[in-house]
Amino acid sequence: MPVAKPESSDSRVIAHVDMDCFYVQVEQRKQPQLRGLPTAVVQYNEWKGGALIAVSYEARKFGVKRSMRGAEAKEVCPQIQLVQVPVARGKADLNGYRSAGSEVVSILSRRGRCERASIDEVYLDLTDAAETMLAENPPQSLEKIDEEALKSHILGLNNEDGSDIKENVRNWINRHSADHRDKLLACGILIVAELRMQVLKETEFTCSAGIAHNKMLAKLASGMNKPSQQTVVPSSSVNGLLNTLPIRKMKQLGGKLGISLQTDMGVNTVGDLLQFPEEKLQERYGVNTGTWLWNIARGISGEAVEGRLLPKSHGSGKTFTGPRALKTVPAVQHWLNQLCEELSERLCSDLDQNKRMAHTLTLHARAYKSSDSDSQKKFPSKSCPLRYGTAKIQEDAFNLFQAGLREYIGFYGVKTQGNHYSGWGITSLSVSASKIVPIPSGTCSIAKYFHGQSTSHFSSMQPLDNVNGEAMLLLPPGVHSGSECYSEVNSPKAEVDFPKEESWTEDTVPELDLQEQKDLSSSLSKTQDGFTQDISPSLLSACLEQSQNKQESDITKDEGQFKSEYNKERKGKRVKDKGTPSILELFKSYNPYPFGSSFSQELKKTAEGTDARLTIGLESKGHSLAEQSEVGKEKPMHCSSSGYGRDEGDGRREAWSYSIDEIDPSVIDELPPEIQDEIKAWVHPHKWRPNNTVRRGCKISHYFSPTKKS
Ligand code: DCP
Repeated sequence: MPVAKPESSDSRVIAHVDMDCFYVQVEQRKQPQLRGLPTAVVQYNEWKGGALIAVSYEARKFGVKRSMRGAEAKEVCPQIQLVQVPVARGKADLNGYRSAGSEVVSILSRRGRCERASIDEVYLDLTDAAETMLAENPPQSLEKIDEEALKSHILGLNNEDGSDIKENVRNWINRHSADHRDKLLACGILIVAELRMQVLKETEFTCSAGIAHNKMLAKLASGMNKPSQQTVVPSSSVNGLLNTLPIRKMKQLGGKLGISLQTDMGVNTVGDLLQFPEEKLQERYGVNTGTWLWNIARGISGEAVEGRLLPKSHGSGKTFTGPRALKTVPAVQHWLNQLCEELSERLCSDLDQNKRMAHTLTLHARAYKSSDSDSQKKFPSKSCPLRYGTAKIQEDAFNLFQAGLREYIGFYGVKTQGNHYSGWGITSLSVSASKIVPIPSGTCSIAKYFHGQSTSHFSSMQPLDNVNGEAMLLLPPGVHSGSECYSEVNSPKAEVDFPKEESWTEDTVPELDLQEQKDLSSSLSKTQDGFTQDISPSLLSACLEQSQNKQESDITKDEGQFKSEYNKERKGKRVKDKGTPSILELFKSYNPYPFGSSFSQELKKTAEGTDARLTIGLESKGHSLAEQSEVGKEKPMHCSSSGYGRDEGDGRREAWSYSIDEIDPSVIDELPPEIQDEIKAWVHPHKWRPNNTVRRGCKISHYFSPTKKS
């Protein structure tokens, strides 16, 4: 079967921008006295000083690494400043980092199509901006080239001893004899340098960038020179770059496929792949994977930069390792309530700020059975249509959990209700909201929309074990209900243990006319006597219908239902304020704590003791030589289900060893994609991806020693 091959003579200008030690920078901005000091952000469990999740470059010079605990870091760097990650609802609260990332995105997106790839990474397609610059204001015509641009690392540029490196870069940028592609890259150098300076000026954050003709190469380059630098890959340097790149260091080739290439084909570097014809690779690995291998050997990647600034899904999760595993239904319900509350808050702000709504709620869990005859059996992920309102999300998530648990333990196997131990344990819980789309316009009013959402899906959905299959039938009116919309989640293949890879999507809702918002608000105020006065104009504006008359009649018709929903929710929450609440209050109902005080004490203890840290396999970027050689050793990763016990028992955590159960799912979906991939590879080691699409590149510092820097 022929596979479309991307153009090899690619003239795009793509940048990959990656924030430097991101969480540390966010904390240092909050506490400027920490600037320039060796600093690390630690998870909130204080055992042995907490696990490090971000390390400043000053601290890295002392040998401090992510995956150490605070106490270990203090040993190698006694003056290190440890800052605890913010905590909310007994788990890491990443909101501050998310919004800091958004600040950066809003600046970077000014010059071209922008794809937010993770909490601190962005791809930019700067082709149009570069073409325009080349046509109207080429580098040669500039009086002065910015210092930041002159500090660029251009791969393949011969910086002989004693030569003025900045002068070499200036000459490269100004070359009259350069081909069109290099001239475009030269423009890209200037544009990216300018953007990075703008980010620094407006946010106080530094970032590093890679500039190349495609995403894969740009990503490879961005980690080569950190912090606060940029690296360029002219097409003439691609072969040199890939020739020495160990095959297993390619992100997608770290697993079984990489091993097979090494052992079966004798391929040790990406360049070694060049000797094989495409047909041979296809014969051995299948059509798509074969073509993909043929392409990456030549630095070819057709992956486009997608215009995505907002997440495609939201998730909230927590791990409960070792003795912290949840062993009773009420304990699970308690934590589900916390997770759902967080999810609901994020959904509400997405609705308020971006006029988008999610349509699918999914529950993922990891579990074990104490008398396990079937230890391989996974806790099934379950999904259903998402209803807005904290209490509804909590109720639905709990029902999904119960459906999953029944399936997991066998219907008649174990008692699932009550507070006593039932022979199973939950080691990880997460809820996610997906299928996020802009509020449909021109079909219904917002009140009608929520009217449609107000009935319980579960009442008409028996048995619960079939919720996935039923989901499509239960879409609220006015929502795009194409089956393709839900097929991904409903498909048995979509079995996932964590919220899906972070994905961001473009806000396509047009700006709204202020006068229209005001008109609609006042028409509502007239009819609803106070209740609607505080309806967020920005939210309402997203629901404006094309015909004003129709809007008013819809809203009036639905107001009774809407108001009664609202009152019900407020009653449940025992809201004390008597003012006029915003519409968002409607969604934030609270499910009163369902258990007694002794249980609450127990949970409090659990919450305090639970370490939701996330430790990741390989250190990524910008390491010292010593660190890099350690990376080179690639100690095997441990995927133990008793990581907690091992940690405490041993009294020390071995660097580079990991336990799946210690990974906090709430953190995963916002990590750089290659880290997510690593995690997924541990969780589903058998599921190495047959790469029929070119996925994001890997961190270059794994395999580029400092001597290779240009
Ligand atoms: N992160 C985390 N747990 C991990 C890895 C990362 O919570 N195991 C968070 C903290 C990081 C952020 O994600 O600051 C971005 O991760 P990066 O891998 O991009 O690393 P940094 O930005 O910290 O450093 P670098 O400058 O090496 O990119």
